Amino acid sequence: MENCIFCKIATKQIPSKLIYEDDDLIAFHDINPAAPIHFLIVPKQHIATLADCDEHHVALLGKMALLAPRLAKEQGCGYQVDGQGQASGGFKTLFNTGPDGGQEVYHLHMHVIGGPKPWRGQR
Ligand code: DGP
Repeated sequence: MENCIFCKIATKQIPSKLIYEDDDLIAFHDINPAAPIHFLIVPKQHIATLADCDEHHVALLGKMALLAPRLAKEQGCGYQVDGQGQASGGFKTLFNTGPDGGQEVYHLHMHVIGGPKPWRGQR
């Protein structure tokens, strides 16, 4: 899609700090991180928002969701439970949708946000 910044990142017309790529998805560090670890998982296909997805996108959305904990672990904010049942680590996943959802870039993306507290937007 012409003039879409994430399409340009996906096609390497614009550089990014890439952390993952396959045939369907890319992941790269957010340029304006809200936390020590903040990256975006982005389909290569141009889809404007989550509200534009339908049943044809179930596999793609599932792939994005499953990639999040894998990359979070690689980036240092994986979720784990130890032998005593004590949970640690973890991350926030977020899709902003539309103006009232705070969406700035109209190319579907999942934010993955984590790292040592405190950080912006954390509850
Ligand atoms: P959203 O509000 O959900 O549309 O968030 C878009 C995010 O994309 C925002 O956190 C900043 C990030 N972003 C915007 N432009 C660029 C860019 O050119 N490179 C990178 N790495 N991130 C960008």
